[in-house]
Amino acid sequence: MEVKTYRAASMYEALQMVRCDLGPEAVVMQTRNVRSRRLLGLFARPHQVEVTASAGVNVPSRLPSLRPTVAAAASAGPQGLATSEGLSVLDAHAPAQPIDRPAAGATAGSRPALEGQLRGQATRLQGMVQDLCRRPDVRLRHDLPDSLFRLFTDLIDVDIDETTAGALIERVRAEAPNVELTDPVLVKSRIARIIESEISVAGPIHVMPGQHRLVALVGPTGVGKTTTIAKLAANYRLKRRLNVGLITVDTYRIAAVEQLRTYADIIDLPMQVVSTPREMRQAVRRLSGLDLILMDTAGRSPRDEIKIQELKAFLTEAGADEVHLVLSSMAGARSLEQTVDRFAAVGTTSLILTKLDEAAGLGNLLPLLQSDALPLSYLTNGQNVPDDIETAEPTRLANLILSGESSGNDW
Ligand SMILES: Nc1nc2c(ncn2[C@@H]2O[C@H](COP(=O)(O)OP(=O)(O)O)[C@@H](O)[C@H]2O)c(=O)[nH]1
Ligand SMILES: [Mg+2]
Repeated sequence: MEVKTYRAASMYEALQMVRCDLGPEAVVMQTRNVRSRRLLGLFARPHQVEVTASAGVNVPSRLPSLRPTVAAAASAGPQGLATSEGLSVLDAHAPAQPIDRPAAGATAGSRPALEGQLRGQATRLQGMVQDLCRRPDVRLRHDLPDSLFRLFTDLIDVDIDETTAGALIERVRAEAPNVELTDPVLVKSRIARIIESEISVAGPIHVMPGQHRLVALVGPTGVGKTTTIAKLAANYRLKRRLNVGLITVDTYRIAAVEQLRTYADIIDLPMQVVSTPREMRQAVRRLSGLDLILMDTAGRSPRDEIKIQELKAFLTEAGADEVHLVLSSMAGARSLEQTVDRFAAVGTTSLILTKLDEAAGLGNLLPLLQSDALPLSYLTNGQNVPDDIETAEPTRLANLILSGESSGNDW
């Protein structure tokens, strides 16, 4: 089986190269963005797309035949395999590495080390092929007309995974009249509308003067909970002139308390520090005359069941009206979905997505938004307090996702 790697400025160009070289039946095994460096890494070139593809992955039964070839190659030395097989195998999860490069730790020329290395690569290769056989969606879409194929690659370019991109294209193909399919602008706006319709939003926190509202922010560490609390507090206090107070239960790190206290001092807000669920009740009582209490919490690993339960005890004691789960848009699609699942135990009511400005593409958010797990309340796109926050809005978010830019201008 021949596995090849292609690099080009865009996904479309890279896949055209695959098509020309390997034919329309070729299968894409891996895509990734790469940034090439030159002159000791001083000048970075713009990012490129790297596609690993093969024309022969349909035949997993051929894999065992690798073994004798591997053994023959082993006796011929490291270069032997590369020339006899013409292989340039990539690990699905590791940086590009041709098969003829000795692995770290292997003694060059040592036969057991080389055999071990080749066996490992053959196993990984087998895993990749089995994975591909389970995923017919990653086929090169030779059935698509050129306009839709280009759109498909545009979607992959903005980090939408092949399954989701394929499903969006199929939906457009099924729903749009034929004449519309040849017009890329119309097709793109149809896709934008589909995505928009799948995003559910919660709207901003509804605060009425005199009506005490308690809102907690929870989530993993470093996602921007404290910064977002500061943005919300400043906006509600300084722009809406409401009475706002802060509670923090992030007493695990002294710096975390000080971080929030600094914001409280600047905005001139009362603040309570709480270290046990019992103290929580007193703190809430002390701030009960305010319109809005924003509660900051310690970052929790979604895998730490005990800490999640501890957090739940604090929130129950506080009687939180809303619990916003804060997630970084830099996280992978799977990790985002898992985090949403794990934090559901504390009674999350909505979702805040942070760091939109840092993400290279926002397509990773799509499965989460389509899953209908939680409605979105806010998006944040920078470190500036209080400016870099906005109420989540479906049209704008769909535009951001499809443009691949935090300004959302291109789509
Ligand atoms: N680029 C960017 N950085 C952010 C954003 N929100 C927060 N940060 C930064 O992320 C880091 C961690 O934020 P922090 O609020 O302390 O996270 P916490 O641990 O969840 O409370 C800080 O350096 C923040 O300035 C955002 O929307 N964009
Ligand atoms: Mg914090």
